Amino acid sequence: MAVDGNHKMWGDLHRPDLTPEQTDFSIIGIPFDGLASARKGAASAPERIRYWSHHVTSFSEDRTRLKDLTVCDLGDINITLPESDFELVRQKVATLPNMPIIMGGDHSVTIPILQGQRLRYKDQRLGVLWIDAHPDLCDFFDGSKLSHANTMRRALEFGIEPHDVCMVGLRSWEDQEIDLIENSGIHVYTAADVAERGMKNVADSVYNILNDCDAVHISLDIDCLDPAYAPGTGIPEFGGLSSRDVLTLIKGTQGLSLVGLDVVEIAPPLDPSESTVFAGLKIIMEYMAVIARMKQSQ
Ligand SMILES: [Mn+2]
Repeated sequence: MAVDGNHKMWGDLHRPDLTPEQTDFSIIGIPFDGLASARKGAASAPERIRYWSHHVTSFSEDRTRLKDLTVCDLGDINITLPESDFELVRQKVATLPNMPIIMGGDHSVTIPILQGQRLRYKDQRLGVLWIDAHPDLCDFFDGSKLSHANTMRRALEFGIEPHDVCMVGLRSWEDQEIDLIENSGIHVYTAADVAERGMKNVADSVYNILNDCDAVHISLDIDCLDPAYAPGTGIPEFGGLSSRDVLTLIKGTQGLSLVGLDVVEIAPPLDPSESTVFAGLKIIMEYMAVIARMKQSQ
């Protein structure tokens, strides 16, 4: 890959000389979109996000210095057969010595990510902040139990408790999801709720719920954003969150026991402007800033 940016990878935070044991974050790409039901394209997201990471600086938008953080970019995990290859992701996440930041891929890749986190934090209360237009609670979709519409259903089956899940940005439903949404105890904040209450209010509510957890993983599907902000995704849903809403929510997680992030469903071929890629990159860098501020205040 030709590199013509002003910075080294990840805004100069990448340290190819260091191991995961010696760094704050392991960044992993999973260039797989074989289980996206509509338009594909998310497989090229890791390459495009990495490419543009040479152009970001080591400051967050509020000028938090990221320079004291270090990144070990572990490259990609390639998936050919999800039924067997998802195990590679599960094992990697379960055994990492530092914090994973993972780039999809379609949202199916979060199935083994959450399984890995469940293994890593076993016997602890693992919460999930799910930021998405869709709950992805289908049992069976497109002939598969591992599709990108099944992710949270599978997560509930392997031991993530519904009352430790907060879903923000929802605005589209399948019939087979309604019972869990209405009766399981999952905390739901629709995109319309956010518009009505304001994201600061919603973020405070999410914080108070997930603050009871020993470990909190954030899974962000870029289709949480309104297509005006992120058109490059398989299933754009009108009426979504604004860029500012998402940044307010990420910032509002500061203080929680954060243990990882995945950003999925960015489909670069569907957005020639690459604004959707830049959105994902910004979200990753602002998540790192949350961790930086937590380290500085320790
Ligand atoms: Mn999703």
